[in-house]
Amino acid sequence: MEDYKIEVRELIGRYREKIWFLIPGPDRARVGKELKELEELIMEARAPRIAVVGRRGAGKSSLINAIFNAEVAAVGAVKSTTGRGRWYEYAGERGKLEILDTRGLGEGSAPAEESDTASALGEIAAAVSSKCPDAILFLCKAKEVDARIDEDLKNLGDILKLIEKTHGYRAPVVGVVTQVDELDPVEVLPPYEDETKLKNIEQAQEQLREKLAPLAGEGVAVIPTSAYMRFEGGRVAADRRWNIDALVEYLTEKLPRSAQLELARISRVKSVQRKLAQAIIAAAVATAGAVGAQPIPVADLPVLTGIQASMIIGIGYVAGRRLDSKSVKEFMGALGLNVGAAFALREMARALVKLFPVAGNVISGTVAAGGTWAIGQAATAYFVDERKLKEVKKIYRQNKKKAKRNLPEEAVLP
Ligand SMILES: Nc1nc2c(ncn2[C@@H]2O[C@H](COP(=O)(O)OP(=O)(O)OP(=O)(O)O)[C@@H](O)[C@H]2O)c(=O)[nH]1
Ligand SMILES: [Mg+2]
Repeated sequence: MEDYKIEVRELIGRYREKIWFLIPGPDRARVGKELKELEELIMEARAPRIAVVGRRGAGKSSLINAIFNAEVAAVGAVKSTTGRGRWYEYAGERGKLEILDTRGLGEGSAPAEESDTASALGEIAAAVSSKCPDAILFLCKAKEVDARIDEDLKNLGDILKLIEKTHGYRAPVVGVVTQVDELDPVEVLPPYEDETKLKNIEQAQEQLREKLAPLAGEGVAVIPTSAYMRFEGGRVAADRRWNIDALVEYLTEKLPRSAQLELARISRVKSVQRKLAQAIIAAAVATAGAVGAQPIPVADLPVLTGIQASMIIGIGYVAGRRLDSKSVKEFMGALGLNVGAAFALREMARALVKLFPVAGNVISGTVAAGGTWAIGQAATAYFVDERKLKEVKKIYRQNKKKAKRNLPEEAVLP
């Protein structure tokens, strides 16, 4: 298990016990549910499994590289390079994707990589039944959207049926028009502002959408992209990517929660990272609010700190960082939060609660929630948006004020 997960399990596990001990029976279930959501988001994070369907040379491998912003997949200029129907693990420095590269079926020469000779669909069937894809990308070259792609569509239909039969899962399909840089006028470089270029892109997009709709539903989205990159000795020598961020953003929404985090992390798409950070914050806020809604003495403090620390670790992870308790403490300390005291209070609080069950200061649920929310926003500004600490402190103060203003009741903080 990754370090950050151990850290979060420690934190939440420790506090779960404590929360159990502090919170009366009927409310336990509710708090438990909020806590579970937070855990699910962070603890159950796993690599997304994506099936990529497309003809030979459609740009499957290039698209994978474009998402990683690194050369993780072999790109072939002339020969078919990717063997059929196996799950490949593509790993970058920030994480991995599991890709079922279903190389174009029914094509001429055998791929340069070793491939079993059994029927291509049979291989894909085996791969699909061993692991259920979270989503399917259907790729088509911009210049081939009006070509006969019936066979490719039929294959897609077969794969969809197979997944449904084996796993009872209707895999979402996302259409991708690849290599739009090849559309006229080709000399125009991204970001595309040229009217003719945009019109041609839109036309290709609509054509593919019409072809996909009968299989994947009228609501199927088609995203036009350019993925061309050239690497030299591990460095990016040319980058003609366009709209990859939009694809990642849309794809993330189609993935199960547990697979979203990893894609956000790998792709470094800030808008996606921000969204996920907000989801983590929402879960933490709900948990903190539920905990704070109990008239608990000072014991609230360490429990809340634990929830908030987990939230910060989660946000850091989305942004590509691996934080431990120490770095979280440093961050909270920088915001002016007295974390050391809170951690030390833990033992004392336990003893106090036993002696005086309703004594001491009480933190209301809304204050606990508001404070957690403000810390979450600060963590997002710092780790995701890479704002300077000075700015982050300001953001934190402003948000804390804002949270307070919106609160129905003011409460006494210890
Ligand atoms: N101009 C342009 N060329 C691209 C783009 N994407 C891929 N290519 C080129 O198209 C060729 C095939 O790309 P690959 O990524 O290897 O295609 P593939 O679908 O993985 O091919 P197979 O594994 O052989 O089925 C390579 O020469 C790429 O450089 C793009 O967006 N624009
Ligand atoms: Mg390939």
